[in-house]
Amino acid sequence: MESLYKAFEKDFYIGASVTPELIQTQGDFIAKQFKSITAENQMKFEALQPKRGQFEFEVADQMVDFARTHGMKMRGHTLVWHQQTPKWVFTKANGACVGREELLETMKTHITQVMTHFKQAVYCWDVLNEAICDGPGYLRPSQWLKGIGEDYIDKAFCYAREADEKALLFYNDYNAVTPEKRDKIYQMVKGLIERGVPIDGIGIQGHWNINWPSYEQVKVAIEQYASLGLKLQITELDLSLYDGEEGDLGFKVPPEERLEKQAQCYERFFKLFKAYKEVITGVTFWGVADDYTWLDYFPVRYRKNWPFVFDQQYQAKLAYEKLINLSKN
Ligand code: HAH
Repeated sequence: MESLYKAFEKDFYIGASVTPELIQTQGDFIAKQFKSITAENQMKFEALQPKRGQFEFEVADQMVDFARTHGMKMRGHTLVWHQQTPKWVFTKANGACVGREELLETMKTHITQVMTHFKQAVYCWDVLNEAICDGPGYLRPSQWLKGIGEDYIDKAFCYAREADEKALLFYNDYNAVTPEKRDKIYQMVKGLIERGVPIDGIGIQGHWNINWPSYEQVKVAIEQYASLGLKLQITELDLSLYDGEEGDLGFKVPPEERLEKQAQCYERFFKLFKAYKEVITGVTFWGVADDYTWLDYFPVRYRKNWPFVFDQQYQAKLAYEKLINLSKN
């Protein structure tokens, strides 16, 4: 099987999120097919600093070693997020909320320690993940926002630049191509730029499905974000076989018709990504192959999904064939 990343080498880095188990069992496959990896969970706050001041880098270091050994790039995910962040960050032992100054200090220490540790190993960081509301409202009312105030975002990026002046600093979010949220993300990032806050790019997560979003929606979003003069990456691509509203339909194998639709979607989106290769620097899948995906548990627990271009046996799907053909045009 031809290498997917080599097929798109002239366009952007093709990446995948991985786990230590996947590296262990599928390392050769991953190194052959992808130019970049992201740790699915192992660089999140709760993984790196489960207790105050107690940093645990061992597992993430092994993932970095794997990337280095195989000449792969490593994306860092993620420094500041409302999820997978330990309770101690926001709450004191007596149950009281941590105050602004202490929370800022915690944030600064975490960003500084982590980015310093991974300097040169991680070329690009999701500094801030998912800070914008899906529905009405602007900034997500996270404990970071409540504890620090709106400037927590500026601070996060400034601390990040101070810690590692070379790493690319990204804002990363899902639903980033839906018009309402897209405009809010655009405004937020525009504000950062106007205030001189250091930011290099926007990560469009890309948790999409075979009916959504439209080609046009993705295109408009890419153009709008690119108009800010930043780099873009698709950071967490997977194309669910289910529409958002569908429950568990009990499929034992993926229906042929849905796989065809999925392949068409992959083809169309990659055609679009190629057309914007000057601004899109990376396209990362949120997993490797259909044997394991977070979508087997979200948003419906134990509903099997098949969102990637490699099947459960690590064989090429129709989507892979279409991408390889597309890369040759
Ligand atoms: C992402 N959230 C996270 O960035 C990633 O760290 C995690 O492993 C999986 C998905 C996506 C998300 C969503 O699509 C809908 C609601 C909440 C979060």
